[in-house]
Amino acid sequence: MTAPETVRLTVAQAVVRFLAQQWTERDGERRRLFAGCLGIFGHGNVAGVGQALLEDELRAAEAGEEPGLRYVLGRNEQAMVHTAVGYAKHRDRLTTWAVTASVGPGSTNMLTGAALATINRIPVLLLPSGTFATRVAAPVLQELELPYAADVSVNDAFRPLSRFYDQVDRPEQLPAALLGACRVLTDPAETGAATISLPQDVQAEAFDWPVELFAERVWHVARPPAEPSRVADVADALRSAQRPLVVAGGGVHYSGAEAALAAFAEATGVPVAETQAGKGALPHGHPQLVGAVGSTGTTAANALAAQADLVIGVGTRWSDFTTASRTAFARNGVRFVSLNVAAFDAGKHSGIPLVADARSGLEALTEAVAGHRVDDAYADEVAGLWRAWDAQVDATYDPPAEVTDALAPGLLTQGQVLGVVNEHTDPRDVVLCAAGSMPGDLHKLWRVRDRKGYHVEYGYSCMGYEIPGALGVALADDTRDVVAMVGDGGYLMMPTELVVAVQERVKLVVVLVQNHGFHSIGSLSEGLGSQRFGTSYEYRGADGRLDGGHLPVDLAANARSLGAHVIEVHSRDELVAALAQAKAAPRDGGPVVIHVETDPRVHAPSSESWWDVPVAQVSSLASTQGASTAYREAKAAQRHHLAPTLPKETAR
Ligand SMILES: Cc1ncc(C[n+]2csc(CCOP(=O)(O)OP(=O)(O)O)c2C)c(N)n1
Ligand SMILES: [Mg+2]
Repeated sequence: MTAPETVRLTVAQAVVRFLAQQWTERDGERRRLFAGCLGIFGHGNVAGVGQALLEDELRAAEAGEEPGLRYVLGRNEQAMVHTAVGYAKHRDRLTTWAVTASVGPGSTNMLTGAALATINRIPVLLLPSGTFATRVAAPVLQELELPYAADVSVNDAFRPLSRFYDQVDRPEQLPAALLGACRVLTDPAETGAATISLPQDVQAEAFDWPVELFAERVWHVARPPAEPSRVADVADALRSAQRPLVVAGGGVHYSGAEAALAAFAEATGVPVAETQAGKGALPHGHPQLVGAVGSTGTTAANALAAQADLVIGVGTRWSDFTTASRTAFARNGVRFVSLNVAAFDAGKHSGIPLVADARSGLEALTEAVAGHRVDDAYADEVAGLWRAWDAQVDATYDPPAEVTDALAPGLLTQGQVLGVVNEHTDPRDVVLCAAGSMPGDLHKLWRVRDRKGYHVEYGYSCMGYEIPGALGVALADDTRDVVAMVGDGGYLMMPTELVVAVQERVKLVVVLVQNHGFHSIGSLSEGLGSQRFGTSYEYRGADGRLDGGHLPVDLAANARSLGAHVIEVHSRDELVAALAQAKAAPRDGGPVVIHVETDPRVHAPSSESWWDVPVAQVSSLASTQGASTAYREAKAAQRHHLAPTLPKETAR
């Protein structure tokens, strides 16, 4: 008997060596699980993970190879997680990044990114550093020190935000932590943030590792098939439905199920509505596409939703924006089917759960309902509703003179900006957004022409995702341009990663929409009787309120100071010219920022829908009293969707 072969490395060196050997495989195609490691060093990781990345980079340079784990220096830890998410979302969750951060604030800065990844079901590997496992000189710099729980650290805050969490206090614990994290990252039903907390002393500790830990490892990304009996139940339900509607969610994209969805819709004539994450499941112009559904939906999809007798969700979490806070699917006796790889989501709305990969589930369903089609009257109604909505989009992209004449000089409407960007970018370009008034407008109005053409983070709707998320898309794909639509509020939260795009010579097109504050929350506030309080960026006025006029903030100069090429536009024609210039810029030329000012008084067409935001039940303000009454009335339309959906033969 010979002892197993070992190699002596630090914990951090072992982490880097292991991550470089991980691959994913789906449908026979292999990809790296980790494109690299984003990081910001401090005393918690500089001599641990930092030293290991240095060794890896130098070894690769000497050998004339790519590093096992390419290092990219970020500027803000939250933003680095967004970059990893943007990358992984664009790559259909098959490749992501590791993110290393120092002890304390460096690590807790990643918490928002962790929540965003987990909520959106996007894989990212987070490597926060921890304070000393030995605790010999406690408390150390940036240590939490809870008198009642000596083993709790700030990194425990990652637990509820991660789909996998482990802290490696001993080198022996590392293999299980790494394998557990990779299993979760590559499981389509479980994926999200995987977090391994690495105490600063443990990172530098040497250990004799079995060499097999570092063998190439391929993680199969499964396409679990649906149970045939369940498929038959759904086929029965569909055959007996008069007004079926599909709701396509992000799972359609992650599974690469767009063609299977199109085949199902074409064969059956069932109209397809889309969630934020699912938008682009069918391209604009597809005969069964009725666009966005829910609070930010099209009037076409929402009219169909209101009357639907069978709603078939595919890869959706059924968020409140999708269901219009459970008012969208209003028909008495409406039934649901939920095709989802995650049983958790498949069980929602008391529907028939079809637990399966979206592509394989749709293929099975198409086969099971072969020959069945919705009736012609329904198909005609669908087509008419869509034509009416699409004409509204035309009028929003290119508003009539009575709208444009009323604008102050130099200002555009937001609809004009979206229209110009849509019409003057390439079909394969990616539009990206996350928070503010633009995600809703994009959901309704954007005409998607490619399956990867629409990237809106709306699980967490995190202001500041836009620029780092776009950086992730640009790193993931140099065959198309990414256009980040960012409001002035979102920009101010996180312009930092423009500098990383400069450093990496990565082109991002950023359309910075200046409207001097929170147009979205301002409108919401007004609608809820709160009078736009505290939502506009203004001087404190003589009356002590924030109403003293616009601040002398120059975001164009700000972006220029960070190294971006900035173009300021004051008209529709100038915006067209700026986009042409941005499109012509080389893909290794760094960020191009187009600064445009809009008039927030012009709104996108209504979704004729609702979103549940509670209003004060008592108030001395007439505005709030009125809104409170309206809220109570609207809330009465809210459904529970608790009635069990039983297949015919088991129903009693
Ligand atoms: C990090 C974060 N903080 C607060 C919010 C709540 N919020 C949603 S939209 C918004 C305003 C966004 O302003 P801006 O980016 O200028 O877009 P606009 O609403 O003007 O279109 C706020 C504060 C959020 N989504 N994310
Ligand atoms: Mg704004």
